[in-house]
Order: sequence, then C-alpha cells, then structure tokens
Amino acid sequence: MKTVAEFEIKYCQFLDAEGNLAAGAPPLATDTGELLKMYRYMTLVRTFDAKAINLQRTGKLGTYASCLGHEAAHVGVAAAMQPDDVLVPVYREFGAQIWRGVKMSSILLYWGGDERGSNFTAAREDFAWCVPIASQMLHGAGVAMAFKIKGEKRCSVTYIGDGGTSEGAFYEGINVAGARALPAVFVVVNNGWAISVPIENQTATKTLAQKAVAAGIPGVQVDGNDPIAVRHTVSEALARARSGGGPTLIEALTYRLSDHTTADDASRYRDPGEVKEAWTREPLSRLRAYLKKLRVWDDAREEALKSECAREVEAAVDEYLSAPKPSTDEMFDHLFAHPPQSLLQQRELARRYAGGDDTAAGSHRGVGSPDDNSPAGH
Ligand SMILES: Cc1ncc(C[n+]2csc(CCOP(=O)(O)OP(=O)(O)O)c2C)c(N)n1
Ligand SMILES: [Mg+2]
Repeated sequence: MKTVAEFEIKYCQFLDAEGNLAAGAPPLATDTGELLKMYRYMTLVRTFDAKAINLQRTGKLGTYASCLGHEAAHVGVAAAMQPDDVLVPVYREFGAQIWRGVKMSSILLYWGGDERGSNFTAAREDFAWCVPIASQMLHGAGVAMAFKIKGEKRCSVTYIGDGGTSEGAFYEGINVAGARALPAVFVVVNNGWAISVPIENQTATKTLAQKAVAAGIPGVQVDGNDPIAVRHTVSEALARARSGGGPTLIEALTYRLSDHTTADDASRYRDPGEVKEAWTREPLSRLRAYLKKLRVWDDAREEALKSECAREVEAAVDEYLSAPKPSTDEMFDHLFAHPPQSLLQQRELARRYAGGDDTAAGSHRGVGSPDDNSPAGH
C-alpha cells in the first residue's frame, strides 16, 4: 500500500480571547482606522440584533434568527469583499449585509413578513436570505460561474452553517466550483449547533474545512471570533479567486450565543455552562481589549458609540414601523409574466378580504403573535 493523497488543515488566529496579538499578524492589525470601522459595525449589528429580538417579543416582528456572537464572522468577511462582489447569505448574516449597505429597515421589513425588504437599495446584486438549508451553495457557485464566463474580475461569497455542510447541495456547490476553478469563496460559520443538533452529532469529521479535500479545493480553519483573522483569511481567498486560482472553503469557528431563532428555547437542550464559557471568547470584547491596548479606545468612546448605534437602530425601527403595508397584490405579482387564471382569481379574492383596498393600509405594528413561526418556516 502506498499513500496517494494526504492533506492538512491550517488554523488561523491573530487575536486571542484576551485581545493579545500574535506574531506575524497582517498589516490590518495596525490599521486602526479599519479596525475602528469594523468595531463600529460589530457594535451596530449587536445593537440591531437585541432590538430585533425585542420587536419580535412584543409582536412587532416575525420569527428572527439572532446573530449574537457571529459579528466577527460577518463583518470580517464583508470587509474583505469588494463592493461589486456578490454576497450569498443564509438567514443570519446581518453583520455582513449591514457592512455592505443593506438598510436595517429592509432587514426588519423582510423579517416582518414583507418581501419588499429583499429589494435592497445598496448591494443590489447581493442575494436575499435563503432559508432552505444549503440551496444557496448552488446560487453562489452559479454566480461565480457567470463571472468566469463573462470574464469579470468579481467573486461570489457564500455563507453556510455547520449543519448545512451535511446537505447534498453543499457538496454539489463546492464540487462544481472546484471542477471549474470558479471565483467563489464559501464560508462555513461553525457555531457549534444546527438548531438542537450539536456539531459532535452532525459529523464524524474532525474539521469542516477538510470537506474541501473532497472537492479538490483549499480548506482552512479560522477563529471566527477574531475579526483580523477572518478578514485576512477571506482576503487571501478572494485574491486567489480573482486571479484565477479557484475557490476556497473557509471554516469560521464561532458560537451561537443566542437561541436558534426567536421560535426556539435553547435552554431545553443546551448546557448553560457551555454558553457561559463561550461568552469568554466572544468577538466584541476581544477587539475592544485590543483597541484599548493600542490606545485608540476607552470607556467614554464606548459609551458614545453605544448611544450612536442605539439612535441609528431606533431610526431604522421607526422607518420599518411606519412603512405602509404592502398591497395584497404583491403576493401575486412578480411570479409569472402572464399569471394563470387561478392566481388571478385568488388575487381578486385577496383584494376583497383586504376590504377592497389593495393599496397602503396600516403598518407593521402587529406581525402575528410573539411565538408566530412565520415567515421563515424554520
Ligand atoms: C432543506 C432544509 N432542511 C431543514 C430545514 C430546517 N432548518 C432550519 S435551520 C436548520 C439548522 C441549520 O443549522 P446550521 O446550518 O448550523 O445553521 P445555523 O442556524 O446554526 O446558523 C434546519 C435543519 C431547512 N430550513 N431547510
Ligand atoms: Mg450552526
């Protein structure tokens, strides 16, 4: 017997949990302007996230998938992208979307059950949320294939969860990307859980990054709570993809500090000690500690930033809550160039139930009950 293939998986971390910087860090580690911008967005998305949960709890938003703890894995990825790259998210990557210019009011609109929220005013070619697990992998590979065929120097960046890597579409996506050397980066956010299934039960593989080996593409693991390492790793993968070097699979190790969604109660299946331990590794405190060591951050600036973020989020909430309700016609429009008779009849019926008024009526101030499972069908 002889060995015909061997592989190793590298792990990248520059900032440890206490905010100490390792040797060999990239120039980003001393670029305080960029680091402060990243910290600002990470704080903004955490503020937004807490507010969205409160809105759902008070019946003003549908089911919402918190991104608490994922801020570095979101902002670090988006910060590495070019504006004309295309982001293909799952349902939780609000930090990446907000960095790319998606309005917080759009996010709220969508999760309030209003599809107009998917019509982004910025990042217009980015994809909207994808709830069927792993199907977005094929969208991401397809976008990259289009860029390659058109000879455009653009890349797709596709997110997927740890649970999603067990789906067939995950392998199909990385396989075609490898076979055609597509300009694609796939980021696995390994947050330890797929609803109530822990990673130990999800797979026997030691790392999710090594799943890349089956597709013949590079796979790397990164500390997903270290924004410097995430941005650096994604930047390298994007540079390779842009210069014709093909795709990369990046596993970002983080932790889902929240319930799966607002329709879930993780205390029923998760050891609170595990969550407590995970809080010691969370991304905001480590970047803050590092910024303080660099003497570009202090408690006064922290308080000012928190107030600024709260004001920005409140303005987005006001915009969301005062948005006129969509017409019932919206459910039927944009599906067919020539709608079939059955849909036209349903459209009429819906108009009648809407009280004959198919235009603006009411607002988003009551989106079902707090335990409402819509719109994502998780
Ligand atoms: C094809 C499909 N199967 C099942 C579900 C139900 N479902 C919603 S979220 C989820 C778990 C996903 O876990 P993971 O990929 O780790 O992402 P995370 O929620 O942790 O970000 C499942 C099974 C779904 N949405 N789509
Ligand atoms: Mg997960």
